Amino acid sequence: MRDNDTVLKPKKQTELKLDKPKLYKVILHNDDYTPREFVTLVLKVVFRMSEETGYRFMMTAHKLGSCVIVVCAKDIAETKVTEAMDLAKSRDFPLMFTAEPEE
Ligand code: TYC
Repeated sequence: MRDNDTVLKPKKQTELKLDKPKLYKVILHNDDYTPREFVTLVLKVVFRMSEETGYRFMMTAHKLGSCVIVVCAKDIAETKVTEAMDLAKSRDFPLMFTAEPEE
């Protein structure tokens, strides 16, 4: 190569940085009034859990005060919370689910 030859460097590829969509936790909260059977039923119907799994999650919230049910995209988390709370309201139970961003 001679001194005055032009050296062509490959163009750097532009990096496309997309923020990872935030994940949301759906949390089940304990209360003193909603029957255990109803909480288990909601977990089965809305979160597609088996009787055994629903019972375990219900008992975890019952003993510890709250329990993470699922971690998922924001819109899915919010839809699940609405479905579960609508079921509880239709039976006048104070059962509470919330969705919050995962750290
Ligand atoms: N603590 C309720 C009772 O003893 C049952 C219950 C469990 C309610 C979990 C809410 O998230 C809950 N009847």
